[in-house]
Amino acid sequence: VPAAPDACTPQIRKGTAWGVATAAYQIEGAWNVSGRTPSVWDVYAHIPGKIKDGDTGDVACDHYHRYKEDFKLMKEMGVKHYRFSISWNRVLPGGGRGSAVNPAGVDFYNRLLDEMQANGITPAATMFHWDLPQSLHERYLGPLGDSEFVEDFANYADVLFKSFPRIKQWMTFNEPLITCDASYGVGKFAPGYKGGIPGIYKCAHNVLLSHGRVKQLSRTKYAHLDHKIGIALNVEWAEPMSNTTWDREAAQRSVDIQFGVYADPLFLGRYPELLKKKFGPSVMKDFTPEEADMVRGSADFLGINHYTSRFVRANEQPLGFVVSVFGRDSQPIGPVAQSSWLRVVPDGLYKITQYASKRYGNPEIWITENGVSAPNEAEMPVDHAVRDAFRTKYYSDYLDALCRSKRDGARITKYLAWSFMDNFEWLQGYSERFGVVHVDFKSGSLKRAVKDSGRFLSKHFFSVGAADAPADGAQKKPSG
Ligand code: GBH
Repeated sequence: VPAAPDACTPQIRKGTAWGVATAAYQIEGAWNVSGRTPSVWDVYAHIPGKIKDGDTGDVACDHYHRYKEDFKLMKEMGVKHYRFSISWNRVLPGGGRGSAVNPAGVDFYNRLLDEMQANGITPAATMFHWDLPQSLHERYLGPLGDSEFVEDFANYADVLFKSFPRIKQWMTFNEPLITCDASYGVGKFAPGYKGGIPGIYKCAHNVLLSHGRVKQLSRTKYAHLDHKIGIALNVEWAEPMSNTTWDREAAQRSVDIQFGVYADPLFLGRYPELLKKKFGPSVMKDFTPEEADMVRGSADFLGINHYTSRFVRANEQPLGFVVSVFGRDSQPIGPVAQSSWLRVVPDGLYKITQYASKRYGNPEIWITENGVSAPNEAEMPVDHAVRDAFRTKYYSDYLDALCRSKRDGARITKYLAWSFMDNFEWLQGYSERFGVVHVDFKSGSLKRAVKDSGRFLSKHFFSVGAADAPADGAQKKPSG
């Protein structure tokens, strides 16, 4: 196992809770078991031609049946912090308000929580990691843009708060940019809805209102539970192609469009000026003063999913920019992973956390996802795949950048590696692996095997000692 990254001294590692992340549809399987209804991803994955090799999440890692083994392995690796997501349609198969809670679904997550508790693991749950109940999609057509969505999401959150008082740390949405853009804008992800630009921003608006509503619910009806409520936003760092004002402004626009659209309203109470200028008031609806009050300050921490960076330069269009992996010298910004969109650029993590700390007044930051798919790993036999030097180096270099950012003042209180184990990688099916634990999909045994990257994280981060786990994250016994 390589040494700890230079900047990650014991002192710097302290005060950050290190752990791993997953999402329901990507690991659970048991898609039609015990009252669970289909989500948009179940339906989409069953349409021939949508997912590479015809893969689906029907079985995935079969975590639904193997969770005991998985938490035992986490414990062996020293993992004390785990981010997972809840399947909306498992807990509330009818999706919307007035529909019945599914006792078997609640029971499943309670069994997970029991097992986490028994193994000393603190849960942090995502309410919505892209798996919208299909019934809601059919009811609204483009539901995230429909104001009814806000009511249904608040109702779902209410069910979760009531059902799982043991969960103190919540993320409302995972990567709403992807939901609003890939799922409901260009329609490349499930459910394949093409709402165009107006659809994207209606969706973003409703995501923000829903998040605000959930925070409001938490601090009123559920004040006694003392939640932490955050959100997980994805952002690629934008490196100006040159040091000219044009390119620097273009890079800022790229960050605004991915990240500012959500983070600015949450921390500053308004959309970035750029977006208003670019799309006009009919697309970029302003918040009413009441809505702005509800949204501003509604995130107790800023969750960032960060994987990669891009060069950005200005183009001839007003407010335009062009994104590229190649710089002015035609050199790529970093080595490519197995995933074609993912270039290894460790310093991007330093830059985005410094940027967010400064722009938003030094908020508590969680890195809610960070990880990589290693080239050719999917084709390798198990004993070869677990020797993942590429991923180990990725983590070592990105964590070095993270530790430097902490040293320079960023308040990064949690870091979650994506992912605990190889899983259903959306459109790519099982052909791209992000786990620090290998899962044998090839033979179908689904056997777990810790990779070298998992050992590296385990040695230097996961098991750095109970003192490093913040006391406020500790799980308490259910009160009944
Ligand atoms: C995360 O998204 C997700 O939260 C997680 O579920 C996923 O497993 C993980 O990344 C690894 O991919 O199809 O070429 O147009 C990260 C942001 C957004 C990056 C969608 C890939 C699609 C690229 N992702 N994007 S492409």
